[in-house]
Amino acid sequence: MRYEFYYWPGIQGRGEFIRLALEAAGADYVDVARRPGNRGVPAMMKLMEDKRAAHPPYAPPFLKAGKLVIAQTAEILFYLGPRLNLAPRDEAGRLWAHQLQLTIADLVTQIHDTHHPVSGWLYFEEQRPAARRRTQDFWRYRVPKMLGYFERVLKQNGGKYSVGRRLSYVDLSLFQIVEGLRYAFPKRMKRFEKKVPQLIALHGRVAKRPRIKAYLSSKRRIPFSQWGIYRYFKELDA
Ligand SMILES: N[C@@H](CCC(=O)N[C@@H](CS)C(=O)NCC(=O)O)C(=O)O
Repeated sequence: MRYEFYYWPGIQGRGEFIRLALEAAGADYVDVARRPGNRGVPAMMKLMEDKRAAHPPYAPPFLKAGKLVIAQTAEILFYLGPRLNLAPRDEAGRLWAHQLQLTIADLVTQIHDTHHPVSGWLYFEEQRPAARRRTQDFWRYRVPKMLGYFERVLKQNGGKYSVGRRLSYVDLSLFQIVEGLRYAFPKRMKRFEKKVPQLIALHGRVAKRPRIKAYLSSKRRIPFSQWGIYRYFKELDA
């Protein structure tokens, strides 16, 4: 199966959770909006705006698998997980992985809201005081609670993987959470990391996996920037 993956071409964003799964599994896929030429984004918009589509996606990322079109990051991973050998096969294990992924989705929204707490349409400079307040709250309450939760999940599962006895898409997503927080909040993250040693060790192991290592140093991995979910603002990292 050749998967067609659709996401904004210039950022890692939520699409990166899907790219990491496809890459870790060595799946055959095309990143449609990043194809050479400028036809990728119009092709993506056409699919979203198609009035005859039975199941139109609301927003990227989405995946085309044969005739299926699937949107929502966690839902795409729920579909891909067993097919790419990145999720348990039994129902309880699949639901557990999905539950964790939905919690990661909640965390991702909160990370984004640190720099855009009022509106995604306004510039950061137009919501600076609110961003500072939101970031304080995020690091004081949300990071300890949420990363602490994933630390506990890892520990209870023996430390190596978050779900089952093999790498799963949840581990890949947790890798991306640590990567992104290190980019956006280098100082804060450095101070916090000692509180979540299992999570940091998982990040290190994922980074060393041959396919992930190759992907991270390839052009397919889009660099972090000031446009994605994770953005660096010195004043928020104080
Ligand atoms: N809950 C969805 C959120 C999708 C989403 O917010 N996509 C962003 C890019 S990361 C987008 O293009 N949103 C357009 C919009 O919300 O109008 C998911 O996890 O996939």
